[in-house]
Amino acid sequence: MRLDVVSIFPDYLAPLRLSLIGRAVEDGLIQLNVHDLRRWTTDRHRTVDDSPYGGGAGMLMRPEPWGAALDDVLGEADQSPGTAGPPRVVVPTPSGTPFTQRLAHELAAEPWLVFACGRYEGLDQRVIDAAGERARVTEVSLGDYVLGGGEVAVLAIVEAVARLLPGVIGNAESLVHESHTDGLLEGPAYTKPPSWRGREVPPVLLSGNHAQIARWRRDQSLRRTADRRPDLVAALPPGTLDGRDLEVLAERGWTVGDAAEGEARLVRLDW
Ligand code: 6GU
Repeated sequence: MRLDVVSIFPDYLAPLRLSLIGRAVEDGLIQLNVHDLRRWTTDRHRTVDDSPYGGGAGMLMRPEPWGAALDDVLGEADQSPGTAGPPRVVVPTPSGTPFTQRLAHELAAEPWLVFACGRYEGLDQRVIDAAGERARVTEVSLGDYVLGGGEVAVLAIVEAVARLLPGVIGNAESLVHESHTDGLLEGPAYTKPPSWRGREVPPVLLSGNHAQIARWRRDQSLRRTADRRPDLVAALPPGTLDGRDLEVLAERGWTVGDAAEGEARLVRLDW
């Protein structure tokens, strides 16, 4: 996979050379290019921002450097083997579509991603509209809070995507049961020693009974999801739940609602 990141703080992306992703870059699984947006400024002060038309607080990023940067980066299509077509362009912004594990999988299937990191109040909309005529552009948000710029979001998105690429994680099995792969949070986990400061590892995990362990983990997963993320429970298709699942969710006040209108779904009883 080829990754290009355009930012006015290229050093912010240095962590992509460390750890898991750093290894993948060294091994050639990921071709990483970090670009300084100011390379595409033409004035003496290397200006990238300006005040918004219509007034209001804050500064926006002017379109000219971005236009030139994206012309150059998208123009490299033919020179990159395996990336003949236009890349998928990702623009991190708090007003974007939520970044989820599903989107991480979708991005991991792309041969080439280009990240455009805004600072200040973001990019002039025309940059995004113009890029959308030459490439698939997705504005992505990490969550309902505001960061100072897209760089931290790119670190998070690239880490989530890169670990899904074949060969990046040693044990692909570890991707199967982690949080968000099946719409549930992962429950608690334990390692040695079996007793630590008077706290014991739940005995079922030491039992060697794999069916019982799997059931216990699923129970924990359901309870934790019900306690922390009722939105995820409400989104579970009831048809994917067995009798024991429904019993555990019932402990937390959830039941399968009246299917009179459309699909059956889980609802929480008021208490
Ligand atoms: Cl992707 N970017 C910025 N600047 N702020 C955010 C965000 C992204 N996601 C949440 N807040």
